[in-house]
Amino acid sequence: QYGTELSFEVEGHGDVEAFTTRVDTIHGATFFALAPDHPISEELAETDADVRRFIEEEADPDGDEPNGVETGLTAENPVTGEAIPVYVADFVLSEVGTGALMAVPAHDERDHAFAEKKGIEIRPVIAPEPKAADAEEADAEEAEPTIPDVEEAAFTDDGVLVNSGEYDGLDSETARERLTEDIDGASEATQYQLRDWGISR
Ligand code: WMP
Repeated sequence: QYGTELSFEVEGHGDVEAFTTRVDTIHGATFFALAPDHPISEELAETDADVRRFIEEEADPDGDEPNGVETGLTAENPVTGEAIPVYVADFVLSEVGTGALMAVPAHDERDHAFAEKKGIEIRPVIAPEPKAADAEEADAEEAEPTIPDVEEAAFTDDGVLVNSGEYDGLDSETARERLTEDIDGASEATQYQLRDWGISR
């Protein structure tokens, strides 16, 4: 299935590639996560006892709930410029994509569960398409999209972008095409062609 490969600059570690099938949600990426056996995770474990303990004792990819540890590092969101926290987390699998992901708790269930547990911001950036009926009721212009309540559960459908700056109002599919073109170095990819570790120094 087609997705987008893009990179986030992780302080002290250069550009780190991530794979996403929902680049339309990038304005809601509030953390970045590395697989426990990602080279950066292993490098951090050499000097950070918390990371080492998590990798050696707690990480459980088969567990029913996601676990992780803060690295104290930040990654720069290439679209918003925000510095978002980097975690080592056991729901990030090293055999998928690049072993690193941009996490969007408002729109991905695993990210949502992790964010709830760690108190990370859950920021909605996709709203359901306003139904035609709403548009008729409202006067001629498009009905305003209703931002979904994502506190309890992620909203995972495609929709229309909100809280997304210049991309507001675009539908998810158009936004994915537009963002893949606009983000420097981003490219279309499938999740199986990115086996390498995606760290470009
Ligand atoms: C995904 C597809 C359609 C509708 C909703 C979704 C959400 O689960 C979703 C997924 C992602 C919303 C927002 C995002 C931001 O990036 B995601 O795209 O998380 C990445 C991702 C891929 C592809 O998921 P899919 O095969 O279910 O479409 O999964 C996440 N990912 C990337 N590398 C990963 C990884 N998950 C685990 N380990 C990795 N190494």
